[in-house]
Amino acid sequence: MMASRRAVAVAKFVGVVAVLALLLHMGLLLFSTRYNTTGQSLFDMWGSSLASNPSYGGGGGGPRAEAADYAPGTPKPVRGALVALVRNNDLYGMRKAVRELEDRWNHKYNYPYIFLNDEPFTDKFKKGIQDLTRASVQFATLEPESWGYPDWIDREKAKTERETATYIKGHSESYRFMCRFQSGFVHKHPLLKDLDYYWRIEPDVHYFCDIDYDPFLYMKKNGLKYGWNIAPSEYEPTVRTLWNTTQEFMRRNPDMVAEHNMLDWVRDASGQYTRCHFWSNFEIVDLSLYRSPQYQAYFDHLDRAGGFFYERWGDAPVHSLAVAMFLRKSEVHYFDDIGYYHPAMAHCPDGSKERGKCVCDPKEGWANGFTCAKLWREIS
Ligand SMILES: Nc1nc2c(ncn2[C@@H]2O[C@H](COP(=O)(O)OP(=O)(O)O)[C@@H](O)[C@H]2O)c(=O)[nH]1
Ligand SMILES: [Mg+2]
Repeated sequence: MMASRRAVAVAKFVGVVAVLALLLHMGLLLFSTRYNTTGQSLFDMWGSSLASNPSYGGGGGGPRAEAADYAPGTPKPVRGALVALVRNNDLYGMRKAVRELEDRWNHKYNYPYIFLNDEPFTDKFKKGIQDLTRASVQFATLEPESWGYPDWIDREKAKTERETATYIKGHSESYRFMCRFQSGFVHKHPLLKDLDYYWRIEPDVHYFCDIDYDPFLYMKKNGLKYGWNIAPSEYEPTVRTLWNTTQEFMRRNPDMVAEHNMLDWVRDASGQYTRCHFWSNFEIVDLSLYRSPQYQAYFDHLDRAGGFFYERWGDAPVHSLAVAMFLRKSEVHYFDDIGYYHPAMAHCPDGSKERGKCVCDPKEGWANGFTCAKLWREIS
């Protein structure tokens, strides 16, 4: 009796386990069909979300993107790339930034990365970055003429400025090389030759929001040439003569200044420099701007004047003054939907603390309230 009761109990137990296993198997099948991270079904889901994203214009004019357009290793709808000038010892900060950018955006879009350095990248750096992405990654050393002093610079005068400067990074020679490179040479690097747009990235930055569209394509479709996110006012001691030098350029080359320009953003009613600039550690740019004869002439004029070394002109005010002279406001875009932090300042879209796909506190994103961002909204 006892033995047959035990046999019935065992049979029941086996039956229940078998049914549970079957249910589990069916559940897993269903789950993997919907959420397979490599299979076709995910691309189907994503494709439909792209189609419903207003940024793509729902089939209106301009190029239309499909998820398949963004497979790793294939040409993208826009010839764009994420570009960083960086040092080997920035590896950890750069890995953090790339990890976030991948999670928030590029795991779907797979735009290539380009890393530039004044010294050869170590294998450790290359592997540390490559481990984080399926997108193509290229590394290169700078052309020697793009880093250092042009021969007309008085190095003693430059040294005196470094030794007496009291502003941030005032003592640094390499920081000045970096600013000059970003102002006049990054767009000429051979690895950028085939690009139409670049998105500048840096170590130790944060991206607070999912970015559910392709900003490169958005710029292309809307005829935008410069995209920015944070706009502070430059520290005066670093740009003591930049505005005068720029005005001199405009006097000499009046035909180069666009008829509908944005100069009202960089000069006030009395003609003084507002020092408003786009913080160029984040910028998405149609490189035809930097490759234009006007931009080249402007950079050459500044470089001759020597303020990269006799002061500490940053690439941010230089790029911004060029944008103000050469572009109209409708060609410039405030990416205020992209939550972003670079050490010292953050931009956090409204409402991000409670809802949506951003996680940041607008109260801590104090760049939101900057005078220059407000002034931007006011100018026509
Ligand atoms: N290869 C290289 N990259 C540099 C050098 N100095 C700065 N950078 C990079 O240039 C970018 C801007 O420099 P950073 O120190 O962040 O300046 P900040 O953003 O103005 O505070 C970062 O991506 C740095 O990694 C340098 O001497 N060599
Ligand atoms: Mg930085």
